[in-house]
Amino acid sequence: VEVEESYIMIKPDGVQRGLVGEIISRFEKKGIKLKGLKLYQCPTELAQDNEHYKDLQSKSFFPNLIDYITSGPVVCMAWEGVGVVASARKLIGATNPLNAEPGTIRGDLAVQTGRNVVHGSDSPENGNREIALWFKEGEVVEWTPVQEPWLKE
Ligand code: DAT
Ligand code: MG
Repeated sequence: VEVEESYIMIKPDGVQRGLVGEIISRFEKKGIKLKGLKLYQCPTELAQDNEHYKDLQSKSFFPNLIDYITSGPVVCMAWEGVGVVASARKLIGATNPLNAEPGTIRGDLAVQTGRNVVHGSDSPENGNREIALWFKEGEVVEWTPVQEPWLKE
């Protein structure tokens, strides 16, 4: 398994419900590296044309998804680590929070697919693609956490 990047986003319900600290904390404690972080109000046009949900444009729930994602600020994050894409999706849990295991973010903190509090990239390719989409030049920071030797042998 390789070092990968995942785009993780706390959706407007997570921000409005005061879950930002709780959600960031779960990734932080796992030992993966935070490389980008910002609060952002996504404009409707951007969400519609945005490549982010490109594969969902034909779905009946797409207009609702755009309304939801632009209904308030989101927290955009870039995380890096070995196998981070799959491990972040495990921490996040199933798309439908009713199917998400206890201990996962959606399993513990959400009840509906249309209000599932957090996004996580589904492949390393999409991780890179989404980070490039949501972050501008210079917003993603390369750095070395001091704890690294205590996480990797
Ligand atoms: P995930 O967010 O787990 O990667 P996805 O990429 O299939 O799931 O869908 C993106 C988002 O779109 C999902 O978090 C919530 C919304 N969505 C997906 N399927 C839906 C459905 N059947 N009804 C309503 N919203 C849906
Ligand atoms: Mg997805």
